[in-house]
Amino acid sequence: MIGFGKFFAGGVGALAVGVFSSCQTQPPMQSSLPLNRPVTARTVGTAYADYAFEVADTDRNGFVSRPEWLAAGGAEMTFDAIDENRNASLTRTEFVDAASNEPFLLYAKNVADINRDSNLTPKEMRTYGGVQLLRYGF
Ligand SMILES: [Ca+2]
Ligand SMILES: [Ca+2]
Repeated sequence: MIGFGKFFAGGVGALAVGVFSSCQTQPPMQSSLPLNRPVTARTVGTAYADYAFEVADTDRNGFVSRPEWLAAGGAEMTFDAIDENRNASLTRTEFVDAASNEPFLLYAKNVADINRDSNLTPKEMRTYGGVQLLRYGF
């Protein structure tokens, strides 16, 4: 298992609220999402990447291998979905990319946005909901 105490390191950065919502024209995503503010679209990728690395990158080499991912409770299917370049290793960029699609955004909001403020922080990832996100099939 993973030491949950160290999860608190490094979460503060993502508190910088996404100013992403300032898209000039109405993006199609806005109308299809039941969100009051689309700031989560900006914060979810980073939060997910931070969380995933804290949980899974146990040898701290900056990559999440398949054994590391599975040991952290991640699903095999999710690993394959995140590993965009199919090199059996997950990078921070791949995590951010994977967490930037609409289904993930919605799912993350529903299971991990505990205080319902539409901001998803790494701290909120460090919950039962966060664990579910490791298993989420994209
Ligand atoms: Ca690693
Ligand atoms: Ca990869």
